[in-house]
This record gives sequence, C-alpha cells and structure tokens, in this order.
Amino acid sequence: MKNIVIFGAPGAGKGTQSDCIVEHFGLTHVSTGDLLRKEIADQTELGKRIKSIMDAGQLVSDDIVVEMIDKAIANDTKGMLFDGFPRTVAQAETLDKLLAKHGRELTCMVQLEVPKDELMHRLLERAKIQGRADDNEATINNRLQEYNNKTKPVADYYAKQGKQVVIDGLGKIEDISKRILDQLEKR
Ligand code: B4P
Repeated sequence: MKNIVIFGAPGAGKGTQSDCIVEHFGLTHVSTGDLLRKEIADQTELGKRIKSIMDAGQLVSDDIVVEMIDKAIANDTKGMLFDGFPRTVAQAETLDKLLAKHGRELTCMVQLEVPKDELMHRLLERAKIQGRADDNEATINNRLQEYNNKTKPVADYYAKQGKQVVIDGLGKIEDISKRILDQLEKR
C-alpha cells in the first residue's frame, strides 16, 4: 500500500498532479487546502476562525490540520496521497507517528520544483479563473514567505530519511505527470 506526500511551493502544481497519481495508484486524495476551504464555504465555527488566516496567506495551526489528517487516515483502506500536508517539520513528524499508529509507513515524498516567477504567474492566472481569496499578489508573496520560512525545511526532513523524490515541475502538465509516475513506479 502506497502512502505518498506531494510537496512544493504554492502554485507548484500539487493539486493538479494529485489527480493523475490518485487515479494511477487508486489512492485516497487528502488535500488540507480543500478540507480547510470546505470548512470556510460551509461557514462552520472552524471555518470562521481560519478564514482570515488563509486570506492573509498564513498557515493555520498544526493542531487543526493534524486532527483532519488523523481522521482521514483512520477512514482509509486504500493508501493515501497527502496534498499540502505536511507544511511544517512538526507536521511531518506527526505524520510519521500517525501512520505508525495505523501500522503504515510513508513510501516517499514527491517534491515539485518550480521557479518563483512561474509560481507567481500561475497563481495570478488561477485568480482570473477561480477567484480564490488568497490568489492576489500581496497574499501570494506572504504565502511564498511562509513556504520559505516554515515549509521548505520539510524537504530536508525527508531527504535525511532517503524519501525525497525531486521532480522538475516546469513544462506540460502531462509531461510532469509522466516524470512523477515513472519515479513512483520504482518505489
Ligand atoms: P493549497 O490548497 O495547498 O494550495 P496551493 O499551495 O496554493 O496550490 P497547489 O500547489 O495545489 O497548486 P495547483 O495545482 O492548484 O493551500 C492553500 C492554503 O491553505 C495555504 O496558504 C494555507 O493557508 C492553508 N493550508 C493548507 N494546508 C495547510 C497545512 N498543512 N498547514 C497549515 N495551513 C495549510 O496549481 C496552481 C495553478 O497552476 C493552477 O491554476 C494550475 O492550473 C496551474 N498549473 C499547474 N501545473 C501547471 C503547469 N505545469 N503549467 C502551467 N500551469 C500549471
């Protein structure tokens, strides 16, 4: 059973590439971004608390996302793709513990590498189509800063475990998918 993390800066294509990975290996897709946006759309108590944090481009607190992931692992029987989680080293350590609690282990982490100017371009393009509250230039800059300060160290965490798979995230979506699947077939 495969348990995979897809990792990268905002706009690197995590959500986009998740579709083909999930389909190819028959995995359960868990996107913390999607779960959090659903809480906001449903106007739950949690959604009201996190809206201003996400609109500002900051990370929501670890305990909130960890609880969501714990529930998702408990409900899964197929193997999982974690999209947008972990985003801090503390979340990465917790993921290892949660998987172990359910008798599982992380297979590997797929890291999408995309230069900053392309990230900005993609997210501003998405803003025109989807109108997401956090896709504007000021907020994107905050999200990239949060990524550099808090999320990037997660890559070293997995490199030390020999679980980091770095993928060039530039080019056609289907070419990038092929690069990812070729690597994952070997794991
Ligand atoms: P996420 O929902 O995870 O979103 P993202 O990082 O912005 O985007 P992603 O990398 O998935 O890009 P996509 O495929 O859509 O996070 C949003 C917020 O939620 C965070 O800022 C944070 O506040 C909160 N959050 C989520 N998880 C959290 C956690 N664990 N802890 C704390 N807070 C958390 O691609 C972007 C665009 O590029 C799309 O329009 C796509 O069509 C386009 N694109 C993709 N691949 C392309 C390619 N090859 N060429 C051209 N365009 C491409």
